[in-house]
Amino acid sequence: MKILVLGGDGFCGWPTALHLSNLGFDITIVDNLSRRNIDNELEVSSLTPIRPIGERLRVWKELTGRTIEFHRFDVAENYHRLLTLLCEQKPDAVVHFAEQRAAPYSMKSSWHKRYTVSNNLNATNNLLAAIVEAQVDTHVVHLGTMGVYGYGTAGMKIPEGYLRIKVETDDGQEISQEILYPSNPGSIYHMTKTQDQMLFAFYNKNDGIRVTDLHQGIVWGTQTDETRMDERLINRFDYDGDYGTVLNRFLMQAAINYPLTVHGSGGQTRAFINIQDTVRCIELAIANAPKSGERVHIMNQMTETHRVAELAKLISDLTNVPIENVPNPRVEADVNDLEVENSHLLGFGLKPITLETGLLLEIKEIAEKYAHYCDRSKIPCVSTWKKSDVR
Ligand code: NAD
Ligand code: USQ
Repeated sequence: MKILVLGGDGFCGWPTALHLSNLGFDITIVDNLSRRNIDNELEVSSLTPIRPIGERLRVWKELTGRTIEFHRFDVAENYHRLLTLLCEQKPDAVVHFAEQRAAPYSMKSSWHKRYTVSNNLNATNNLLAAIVEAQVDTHVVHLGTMGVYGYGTAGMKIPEGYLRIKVETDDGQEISQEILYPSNPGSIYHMTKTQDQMLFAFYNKNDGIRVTDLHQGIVWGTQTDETRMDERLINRFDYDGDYGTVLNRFLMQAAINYPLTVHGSGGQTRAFINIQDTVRCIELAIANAPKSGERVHIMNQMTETHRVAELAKLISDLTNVPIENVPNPRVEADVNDLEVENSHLLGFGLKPITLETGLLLEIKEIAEKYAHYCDRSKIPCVSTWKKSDVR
């Protein structure tokens, strides 16, 4: 089975490419290395010492004998390179990670908003248009986000993509329909993922493209079975105020005794998943592709929900590092409940790694080991959602 991994040098893409290669799939990575360039722009680097992509791929070949092909180009701009690759390879599946994924980065300035919209929407549209033009029956597996739903419950579990509604017709009859769950994005980045959903629905209806959209929660952890095989394969670990996500930030902050930066009251509830489960979910999504003619499959790729304040307390109790409630730079509800349906991936055989079992390992294996690479000045979240906010 041939698989293209778009964005295969990134935090989720790299371990996914290795996992799928280890399973015997024929993997080609496409990446324009924009994420590494953004590190230069922000003057930060991964806490873990990630190696250049060429070295990563040489080490993988040396250890396993498996070759992963690499093409460096911009999926949002270099349409004909993408089209040519699809025509040549006729991949069975494309896993699409190639988007700008940080909400704070997307809100930094008008340039960052425009870059995020143009990069993310053009990458997705180019992929879908190229599949049509190449006339290939390729299954698209896209990494979406739980943030497309907003983070409310409406008194029920958030369903997997579609909401059953009842409407009254003009002649008084009640009919039942399923619609895409109403979107409610909280940042420009999250907004691009709601637009991706419409692109998938359209190309699925018009051209019959088979799509699985994985609405993923916040990924925590760093290593997977494959990236642990050699330090030169190590995965990236973002901790800075733009790209670091909350749980990994707290783990690193604990390792350097930096007070845990809870935004506002910390009553925000979010969905989480470990990186090892991410790669397994993608394997499961590929194995359970939609059949021809089926609508877009949407699955909630998360395994547990937690309040930010609860996470801070859990880590503080484990490590004795204090908690600091800082002003929230975002526009978001200070408190929310969140219940999520995730039976599809569990039904396919996912066995979740929970915070309870994985947290201590993560602190020892990564946060403490590489703590000396941390630049403390890069920890505060300085990107504000409203530019009138002076903080
Ligand atoms: P990342 O930034 O580490 O990786 C994205 C990769 O895509 C990078 O290597 C980047 O260079 C590449 N890329 C971006 N735009 C490109 C383009 N136009 N052409 C070619 N390559 C391009 O991000 P990640 O954390 O690995 O996230 C991957 C996907 O998963 C994103 O779409 C993100 O929205 C989604 N996701 C991530 C998380 C998380 O917590 N990390 C949670 C939910 C969903
Ligand atoms: N937060 C803190 N302190 C911090 C950092 C964050 O309290 O030091 C809070 C934020 O205000 C927010 C919550 O933690 O309420 C989550 O923030 P985050 O940065 O961990 O996650 P988010 O911005 O939502 O984005 C991340 C990924 C994104 C993915 C999304 C999944 O960067 O790619 O789509 O998680 S989800 O949150 O389910 O939408």
